Amino acid sequence: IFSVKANPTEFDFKSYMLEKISMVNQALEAAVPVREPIKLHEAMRYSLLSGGKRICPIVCLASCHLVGGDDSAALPSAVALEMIHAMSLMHDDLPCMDNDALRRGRPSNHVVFGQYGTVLAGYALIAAAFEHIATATQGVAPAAILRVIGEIAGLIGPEGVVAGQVVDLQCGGKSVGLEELEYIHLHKTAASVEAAAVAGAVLGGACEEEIDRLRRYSRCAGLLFQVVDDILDVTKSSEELGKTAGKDMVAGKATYPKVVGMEKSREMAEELKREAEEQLLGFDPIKAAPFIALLNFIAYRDK
Ligand code: GRG
Repeated sequence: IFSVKANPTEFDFKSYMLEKISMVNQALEAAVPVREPIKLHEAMRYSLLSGGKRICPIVCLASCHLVGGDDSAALPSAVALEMIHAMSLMHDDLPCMDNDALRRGRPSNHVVFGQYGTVLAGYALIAAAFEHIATATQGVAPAAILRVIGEIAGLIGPEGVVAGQVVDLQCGGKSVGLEELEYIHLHKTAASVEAAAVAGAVLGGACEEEIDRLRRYSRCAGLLFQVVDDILDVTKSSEELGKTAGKDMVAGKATYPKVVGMEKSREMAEELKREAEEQLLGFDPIKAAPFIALLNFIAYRDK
């Protein structure tokens, strides 16, 4: 959505992502093996192992590395964050919420396993996520593990992702202002990225200032993701004029272009990217490269 496309960096983001995605996928596979009750574990694995960009796990691993920690310290939390992400998508697709029959190009979880199967597999994934952090994290002080559990629970719970989802559903179809829209996305989307960045930083032994910087970076990156998503929804729909309009346009969902217009939405995206980049000043630029590349990936993606 920005006019200048390339960022002159030597960093090979694609190889970096593929390497980390493979590491996370292997750990996810091992963390949720098929066991009794078989249908429950199959439902958990169906959504957990069905692709996805793995953005939260990668932010968690990169944050840990940025402040001097090893991947091994952050991997169990990275896995846990993806379990939580998977359950939130599974529940979001349910008929009582967004009512989506497709996810990542496949039938949604409830279409395959039924509604109670999805609800229970979602609960199982949240519990498994926290169990995994508590039992699989090694080489990290217990106080840091406790802080990570508290931070993640706080950011996904009634003042985090769940709050964002509730307000989003309450606003469904109504016209909302910029403040409400920002509340929804800061909670529903950015809070998970924030949890990932903070968890990784804490596990890597960061100081409070480093944690704060990564917190601010991830909030901006999460909002940027959403602003770009909304802009792409408009550009895709106009490209597809004559075909079917984008789902969100049909559903009358509040988006940045609808609330502030296209021009201002682009300005906001640029400002969020700039603010996120600013938080990285002072860190080792080589270790910070994945964070810059991630912003470019979010800003310049076309879907
Ligand atoms: C978290 C306890 C708890 C409950 C869940 C249903 C619900 C409450 C929240 C919905 C949250 C939701 C659907 C947020 C949207 C987040 C988002 C931007 C999803 C798309 O993420 P991508 O593009 O997806 O990273 P992939 O497929 O790449 O993993």
